[in-house]
Amino acid sequence: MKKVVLLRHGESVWNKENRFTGWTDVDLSEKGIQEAHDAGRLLRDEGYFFEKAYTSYLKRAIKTLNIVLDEMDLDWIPVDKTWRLNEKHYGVLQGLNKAEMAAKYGEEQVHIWRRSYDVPPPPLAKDDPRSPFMDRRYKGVDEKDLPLTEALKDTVNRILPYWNDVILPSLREHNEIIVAAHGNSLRGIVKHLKNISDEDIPQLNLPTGIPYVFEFDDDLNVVKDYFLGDPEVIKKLMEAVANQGKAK
Ligand code: DG2
Repeated sequence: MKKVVLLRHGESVWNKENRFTGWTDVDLSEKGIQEAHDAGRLLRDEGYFFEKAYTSYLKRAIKTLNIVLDEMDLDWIPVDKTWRLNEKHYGVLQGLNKAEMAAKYGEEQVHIWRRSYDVPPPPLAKDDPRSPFMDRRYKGVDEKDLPLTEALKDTVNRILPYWNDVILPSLREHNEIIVAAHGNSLRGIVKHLKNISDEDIPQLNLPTGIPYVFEFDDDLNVVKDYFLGDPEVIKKLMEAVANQGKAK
């Protein structure tokens, strides 16, 4: 049985402040560091043994992965980083408070920006200091691929080539893989793996620091998926993520 574990990073400082983050490279909060340790210990205690790891170019995912691997005594395994696993780009919303935006523009508008499959938030200007065009870490990325905003659909379109050409084929070589990434980049992968419709995907909310396991057969078809942890606790955490877009 082959397994891919999807892990949203632990709480970031902007998750804590309820700010749209996207491609902003913010750090983990104290609670987020704790969540990463807890996830690592849980995976270790459940007997996971990752042979390969993938993460984004953003430190909240990278640091979560490092903490998890350290808890598992797997610091040594190969890790590939890619901009393609970055969070959905949140355009001009990056840095703004989700509840304040809901009070200003209405909860429905914020829900569209957060969860609609094909409506992106307004874009950043190319020369905005927050734009990926101004960030040297993306120097190697073809300019036509760099986003100034994204709907989930755009995020899925840039992740899928990497999923299909790199991550999935590596499952032929390795039995267990971990992918540490973000709420929306992982929602995109889950949508693909479970064939979730564009209409149903808005209902999926992924909590921070909770391992989400996908089991594959030898032909690399998904046979089963489940979260690790107490289902009641996980349900509450998912509701809390959904509620981040409500006006206070
Ligand atoms: C959050 C997701 O991304 O926010 O960009 O604000 O997973 O990197 O913390 P993450 C962001 P929502 O789409 O849930 O509002």
